[in-house]
Amino acid sequence: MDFVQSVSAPANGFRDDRVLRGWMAANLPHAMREAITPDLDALGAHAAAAWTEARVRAVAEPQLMQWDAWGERVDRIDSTPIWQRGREHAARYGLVAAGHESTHGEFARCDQFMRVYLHHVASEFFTCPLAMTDGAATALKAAGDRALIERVVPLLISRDSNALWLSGQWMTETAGGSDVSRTATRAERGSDGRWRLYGHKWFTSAVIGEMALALARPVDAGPAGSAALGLFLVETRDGDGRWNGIRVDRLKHKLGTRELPTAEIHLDGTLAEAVGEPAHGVRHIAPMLNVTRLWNSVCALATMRRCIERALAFARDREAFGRRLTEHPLHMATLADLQAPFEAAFHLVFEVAHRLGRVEHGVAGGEERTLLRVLTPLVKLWTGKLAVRIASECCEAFGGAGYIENTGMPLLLRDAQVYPIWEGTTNVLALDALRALAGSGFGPVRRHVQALVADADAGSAGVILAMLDTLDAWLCTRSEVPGRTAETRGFALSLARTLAAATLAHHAVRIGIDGDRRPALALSRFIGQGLSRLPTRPTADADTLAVLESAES
Ligand code: MFK
Repeated sequence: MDFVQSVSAPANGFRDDRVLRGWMAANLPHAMREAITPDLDALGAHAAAAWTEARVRAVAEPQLMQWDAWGERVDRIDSTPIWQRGREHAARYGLVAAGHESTHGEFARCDQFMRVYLHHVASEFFTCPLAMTDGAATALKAAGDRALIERVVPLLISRDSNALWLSGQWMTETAGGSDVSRTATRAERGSDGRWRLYGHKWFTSAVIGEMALALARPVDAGPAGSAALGLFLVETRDGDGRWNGIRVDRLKHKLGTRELPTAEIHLDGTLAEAVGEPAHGVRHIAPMLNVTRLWNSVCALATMRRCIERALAFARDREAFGRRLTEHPLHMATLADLQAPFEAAFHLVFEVAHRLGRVEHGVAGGEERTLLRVLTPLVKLWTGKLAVRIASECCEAFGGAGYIENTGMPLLLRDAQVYPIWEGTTNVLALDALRALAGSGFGPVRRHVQALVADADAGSAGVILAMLDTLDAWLCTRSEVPGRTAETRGFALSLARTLAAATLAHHAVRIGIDGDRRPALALSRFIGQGLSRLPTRPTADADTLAVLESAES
């Protein structure tokens, strides 16, 4: 009989996760840990079982049936089996609700995002509509329309799967993904005083939901651009369950996230309600973007964790050249080089989640709000890129098996590529971080990092603070020195890495007291990889263009 390799199945994702458990021990009140552990344990068990089960069944994708047998346009979307259980899971474990409840006060978002982190991969991206549902609840609360808040928000954060509403976020059009100022969808107000939308939305990931928040341009709104856009709440169905002036043209054929029925739709007289005054739609939708960007970061973390966990399982079980892979130093160094940034990213993401909870529960000061505004795009852009790198490296760590579909590794890699794209690309987010820093200055970031590393080991603190000085200086000279624009992405990645190192350094000290050296070792390794992603030799913008010239230029 030929040799057949076996790879151990994943263990309970909660019990098995040293980083998550270490973070909980260092940061959460004891009573809260006790209260939420049964749910986290159940989610961890489910994640392990779901992974194993998914490896032995055929891949399912949603189907769109546009017409019924008699020629009536129905646009019915049939979800995959996992998606059919998505609402029930979301409601039972409070995947949206936990972030909005007051039980754990400032730690509400931490509670929620630990749940999301454990469940994301098993959910097969049902987390995407949940992210938008959470974002919609957050945006509606921020917009402050009491009637809308009382009618809609309780449905979006319900723990009853029959009552739970899912929301989409309908921004992207053929002319504008990053640049929403090109939104062409029209909003017209009829003689009955009601708004109706007309247009074409190009990426609607939760058309299966009960509602969506959509950007549209009121017809008499004055000049083009984004300031004149309005934000509108659309209920997808009317009282009889028929589409509310919505046609589903097709489902997207995507690189990954294939279980997610991302649709192209036409709006044709879709009844809608204005959220806030029908202008400044970007300002009104911004709280939704910030929340979904944090979901993106948490989901990226979940992918990284599953990739590393699988690569380690394979290393333990696989023998090559007479030894287990775990006994090959180069292989293990390669995996440790992934674990270190993952660990730093984990601490930064949950730091941001905690800050969001503090802001939402009214215990954060003004500087903390400012800091949150800067941290959110940074954590999203860095974790998005990191997830792709880790997924790619972990596929390789399996050798040829990593290229084979039902090991699950290609799926993780394909899906990871959505993180740098979904909710804003790396460059868009780098520019957003710079806009936020232009408003706040570097002071809040500097004071935050200084506080984090105050008790860190001198070597790590020295490197982190030196990097901080470099980034501060970069920011000061940015508008004066040619070529600095091209370095914006490197600046944002460097700042995210510096913040992550400082957060991990703070944790390493606290957990080191109990004798756990592993976070300190991860920190040392992460810093050893270099915090800076700024180019060592700056290039003027004109030279950048010259490099890209074609043969005929
Ligand atoms: C999971 C599976 C997914 C399936 C596949 C999906 C594939 C991808 C599909 C997609 O299309 S994802 C892409 C989604 N698109 C985006 O994420 C938009 C990216 N663009 C941005 O984020 C731009 O920065 C933004 C549209 C927000 C900027 O637009 P503008 O028109 O230049 O607005 P401006 O002037 O910067 O900001 C308008 C207001 O909003 C300002 O406030 P004021 O009116 O009070 O001055 C800003 O301060 C505020 N604002 C903007 N961004 C903010 C914000 N406030 C808080 N936080 C922010 N992040």
